[in-house]
Amino acid sequence: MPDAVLYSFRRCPYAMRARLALVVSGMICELREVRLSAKPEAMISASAKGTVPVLVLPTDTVIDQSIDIMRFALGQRDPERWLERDDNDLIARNDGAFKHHLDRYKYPERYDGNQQAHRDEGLMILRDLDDLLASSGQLSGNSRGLTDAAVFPFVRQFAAVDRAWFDTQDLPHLHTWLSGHLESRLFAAIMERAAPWTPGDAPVMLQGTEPDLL
Ligand SMILES: N[C@@H](CCC(=O)N[C@@H](CS)C(=O)NCC(=O)O)C(=O)O
Repeated sequence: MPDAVLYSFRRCPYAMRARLALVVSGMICELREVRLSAKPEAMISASAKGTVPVLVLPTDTVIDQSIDIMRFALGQRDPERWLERDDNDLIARNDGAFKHHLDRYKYPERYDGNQQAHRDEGLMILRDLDDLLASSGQLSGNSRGLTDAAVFPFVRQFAAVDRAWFDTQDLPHLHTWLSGHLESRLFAAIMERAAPWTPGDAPVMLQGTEPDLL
């Protein structure tokens, strides 16, 4: 019996941060990959708001906010002491202003179309992160922590909109930080592909529960 079931979508940055914390915590999780266009009934009956990630515990307790999943998982076991590096203000700015500009930079056709203004606003936030990273290498200290895992999946998305442009930006510490996370074994583990889940499928486990993974 797994410690929990996680409804997830591979490319969703909120689901990525949840998977990162779950794998680091060593929780044994059944991974149910979701198609956002065809969400499973079991997920909707656990959490009617219909966003991923959703974590369901054997007691039927449901945690359906990515940050809460991270804090819960690390509250069970926190071998890298990520909870000591949890900066609520940085995460709130990421999930608020940065996500706002990221969406409008990435999908100008869905919003006001002023793509460059949103790219510039996002870049200002990245400059601030770059300054923070200059002194310590990670966002809340010298080693990776909850803040880094909560934020880098969104910076990854921003970088991918126009990689050539992003690579020419003067953000030396941020570039090093982002590549370090993207090249980590932990990230490779949480980005393993899984077919969309349907009821009755044999359980697929979230990778990374092998002791030598990290
Ligand atoms: N506040 C939520 C946001 C999660 C979220 O918005 N996830 C997106 C995917 S990245 C989603 O499920 N959207 C629903 C949809 O596209 O139908 C959290 O932190 O978990």
